[in-house]
Amino acid sequence: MHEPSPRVLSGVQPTGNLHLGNYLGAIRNFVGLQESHECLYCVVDLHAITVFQDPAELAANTREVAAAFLAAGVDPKNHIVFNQAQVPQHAELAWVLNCVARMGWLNRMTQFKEKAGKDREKASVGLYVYPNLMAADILLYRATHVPVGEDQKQHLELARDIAQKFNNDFDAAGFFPMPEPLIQGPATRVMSLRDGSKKMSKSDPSDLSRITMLDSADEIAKKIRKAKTDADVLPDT
Ligand code: ATP
Ligand code: LTN
Repeated sequence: MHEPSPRVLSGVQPTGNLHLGNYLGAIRNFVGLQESHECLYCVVDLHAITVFQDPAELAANTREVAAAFLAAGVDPKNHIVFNQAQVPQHAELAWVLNCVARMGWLNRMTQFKEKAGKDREKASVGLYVYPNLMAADILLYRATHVPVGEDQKQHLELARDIAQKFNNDFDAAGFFPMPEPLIQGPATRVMSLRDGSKKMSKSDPSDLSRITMLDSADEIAKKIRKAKTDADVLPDT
């Protein structure tokens, strides 16, 4: 099969509180790639509902993420900005991929372990198969490059494994191209301001843990002043 044409796809969940990590780790990089690639940027509302979402808030947050894409410089005239639930083929392909991915592969996903917490029995089944839906987002468009933050590296590896197994099982070499993660820029993993061992996250209950894209200069200054720092004294030089 001939070389797949380069195509970028990435997604951001409409779960509110877009922060500096989302910007530096993902959205900023979306902008630069538009020069050289055909790009699709998706607001992944089906991913968001793996944990409970108030329907009205979900709709508002979906528009907010789309607005953030545009404000950051994503060009919807020459590229594609859309929300996942509007394209039923994401869920359809995800089902097929649920039948390709192995339980053992999903059991290794660290994000599921973190998000499900101690009471795994109470996590939604959707949260467990979430990485298969992400693989469907990418493979549906035969995307070749996927700009994401560091935390998504494992999910991208899974998407490659799924693509490879599908191609092998159905004797269809190259049917799905292997998607390449693009983990780039000065800050691929921005840490929480409250706990330096965790990444900055939308879902952290403390607003002081993150700098959001809508914070004022005063709010940012306050958060930085309150941020947890190293307990050791500063070195002289
Ligand atoms: P949640 O806390 O709800 O899981 P999130 O903050 O991880 O949300 P996502 O919508 O899951 O945000 O991620 C959107 C993009 O931002 C992804 O490419 C992800 O890798 C990136 N990203 C998220 N947090 C960080 C971070 N702290 N540093 C760098 N990139 C990040
Ligand atoms: N799982 C990702 C969001 C996401 C995504 C995608 C990223 C869903 N589908 C496809 C890249 C490509 C997250 O939680 N950050």
